[in-house]
Amino acid sequence: MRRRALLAAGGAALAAACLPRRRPPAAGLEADLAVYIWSDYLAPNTVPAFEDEFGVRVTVDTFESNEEMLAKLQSGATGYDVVVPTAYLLPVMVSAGLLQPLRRELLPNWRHLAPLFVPRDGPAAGYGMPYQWGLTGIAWRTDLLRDPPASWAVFLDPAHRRRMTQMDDGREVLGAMLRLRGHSVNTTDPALLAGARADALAAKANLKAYISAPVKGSLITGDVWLAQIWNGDAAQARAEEPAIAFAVPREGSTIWTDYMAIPRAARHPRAAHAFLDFLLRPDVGAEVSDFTGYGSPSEAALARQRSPVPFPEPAELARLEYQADLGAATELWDRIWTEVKAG
Ligand code: N2P
Repeated sequence: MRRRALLAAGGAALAAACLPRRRPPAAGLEADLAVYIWSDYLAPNTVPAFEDEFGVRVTVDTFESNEEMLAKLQSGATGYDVVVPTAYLLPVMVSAGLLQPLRRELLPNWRHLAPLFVPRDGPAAGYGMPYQWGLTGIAWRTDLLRDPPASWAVFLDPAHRRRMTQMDDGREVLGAMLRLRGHSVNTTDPALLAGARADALAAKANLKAYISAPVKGSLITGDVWLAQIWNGDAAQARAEEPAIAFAVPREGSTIWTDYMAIPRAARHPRAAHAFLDFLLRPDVGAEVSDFTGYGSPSEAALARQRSPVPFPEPAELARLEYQADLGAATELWDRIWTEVKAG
């Protein structure tokens, strides 16, 4: 990508003279690869290193929520070779015919994965490569707030009005409000969801915005004092501003794993497999997780990390929930989230 920007700026002749020539794609691989991934979810060196070694030109588009990614694929976007759904969405995408099975013979580095993260049965088995796992909680500025936010109820307190944000993500916002009242983030009970809707609307009056990972910049400048956010993005922000802390509220929260998958319509499936296998290399996986601040599902990568994220202890795990596919209740959740955003 860096090279293409130079090309545009400097003119093709100059670039051809000064820059190393891109090698032809490695045997059997297509020359291009289009990756559709969460923002800040690869290390800065990951794509350039893959491009150099494999002779494949990579474009990276980013999304901020599963729903944004799914809507794009469902609206017929066929240009992507790699996408990164969270576990709960994987079976939905498989049933909708949006993904192709992974060819394990093209993924020799799969062996480094911890068995805990590999779906063994169910519709998703064989379609997703575990990539990163994480937690949802609250990041805050320890220098601007006197008390650490111990509960999701902080969003209902007008004390920090307009200095707080929640994620632009219905599963996470309604999920937090459900946990606050002691309910599951996967409930399909309309009465409990009506309660979460009311709480979310009450919290909305105190929020500056619904914004997910990109809130990092506002936490760093201090425009936002407190944000619902994932642990890795909070760690990235903390790397820039050490006064930022992160914790899971006492009522508990979500734990999730994101998977790399290959769309059925992918035009560059061999390059996609090569990219996935590259990410499974222990040194590459370690570099990715050291940058993202998220947990690696690879035992070998974890062992090589400078700052590994340990998997939660059983006591911590007891108050964390994996998001599940909501089935027929997805429509109700979507409707409530649309109403909250419009409200
Ligand atoms: C990365 C966001 C993490 C993905 N910026 C949450 N599933």
